[in-house]
Amino acid sequence: MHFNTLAVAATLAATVSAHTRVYSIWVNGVDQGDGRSTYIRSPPSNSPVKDLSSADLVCNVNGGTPGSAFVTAAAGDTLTFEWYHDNRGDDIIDGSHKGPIITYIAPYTETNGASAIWTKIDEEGLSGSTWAVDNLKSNNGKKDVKIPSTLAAGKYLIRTEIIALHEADAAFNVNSARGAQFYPSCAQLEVTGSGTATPDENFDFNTGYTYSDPGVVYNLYAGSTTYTIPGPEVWTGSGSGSGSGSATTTAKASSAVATSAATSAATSVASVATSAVSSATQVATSAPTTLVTSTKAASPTSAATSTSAAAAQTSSSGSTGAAALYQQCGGRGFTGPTTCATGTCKQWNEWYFQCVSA
Ligand SMILES: [Cu+2]
Repeated sequence: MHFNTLAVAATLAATVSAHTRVYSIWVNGVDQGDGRSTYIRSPPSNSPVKDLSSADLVCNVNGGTPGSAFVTAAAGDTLTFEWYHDNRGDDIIDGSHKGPIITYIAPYTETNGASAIWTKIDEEGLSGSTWAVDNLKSNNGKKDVKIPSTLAAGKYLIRTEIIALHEADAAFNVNSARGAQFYPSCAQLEVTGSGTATPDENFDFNTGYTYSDPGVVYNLYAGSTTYTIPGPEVWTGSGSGSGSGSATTTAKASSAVATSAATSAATSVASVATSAVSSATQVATSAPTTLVTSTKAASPTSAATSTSAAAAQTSSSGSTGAAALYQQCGGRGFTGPTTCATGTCKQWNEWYFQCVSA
C-alpha cells in the first residue's frame, strides 16, 4: 500500500510538472488583474485535455462553471493572454511542449460551450522553425490577440488554447498514454463599440477536431517546416449572423471544411442535436469540392507518414524492452524502459525523457 501511494504521488508529480494555464488578460497593455476563477473559468489543475470527444476539450475542466466577472474591452482592442506554469512569471511551459496557439470566440453562455457556437479569430502555428509556444516563452508567457474591429457589442466567451505536440505522433484514441495535449482556457468578455458583425463559423470542437486532422496527429520530430493549424480559417469579420457564406469563407482542408459546412446546415435546419451534427458530419465527408477553396496547403504526405509511424510504434512498444522512437524513456516516477530501440534518450526536463533521433 505504501509503495502504491508513492507510485501514485510520483505519477501525479510527473503529470503536473510541465503544464500551463492562463493567469490574466491585458487590454491594450493594461493588466486586468488575476483573472483566475473570476473572469477566467479556471480548471483545477494545469493538466491537458487529450480526448477529442470530451466536453472538457472546449473550456477545460469546470468550463461550465460561470466566473464572477467579465473583462471589458472595445472591438479592435488588443487582448494579451498571460500564461503561467506554477507561478506567474516562471518558465510558462516546458520547452518540449511545442505547438500552435489558437483563439476562438462564441456568444456568452453559462454552459460549458460544447456545441456549434465557435468562431476562430486568431491563430499562430509554425514559422520557419519557430512555434507559437517558442514565441510565448520568449515573451514571458504573453500572447496578443486582436478583437475584430467589426465585432458586435455584447457578452462573449473567448477561448484560447495551446496544443502541445511533443507526443502527438500517436493519436490519443490509439494510445491513450500519448496524443496531442490541449490546454484550452475560456474567459468571459464584454465587448463594447459600434460593430455589427456576428461571428458565424458555428464550429464545434468535439466534431471539428478529429484524429485524422494533420494538425492533431503530427510528428514534431520529423523535421517538417510546415504545420496545418486545426479548425476553420480565421474569421474575416464580416459575418452577418445568418450563417450564409461561412462555408466558403472558412473553407480549409478536408475534415474542417466538411464539419463546418455540416454544422452550419444542421444549425439552420433545427436546433442543434448532437446526433444530428455528427451524422451530418459523416454525410458531408464527401464534401462538395466547390467548398474547398483552402488557402492553406494540407500535407497528406506528412500526415500519412506520421500516422504509420505512430502505428508502428504502438505495435512495437512493450515487447522489446526498449522504448521506441519518440516514446518516453525516463523521468521521475517513470517505470518503463529507459533505453531506446532507436535514437537516443533525451532529457527534456526532470520528469520527461524521450527517445529522439540522434
Ligand atoms: Cu505538460
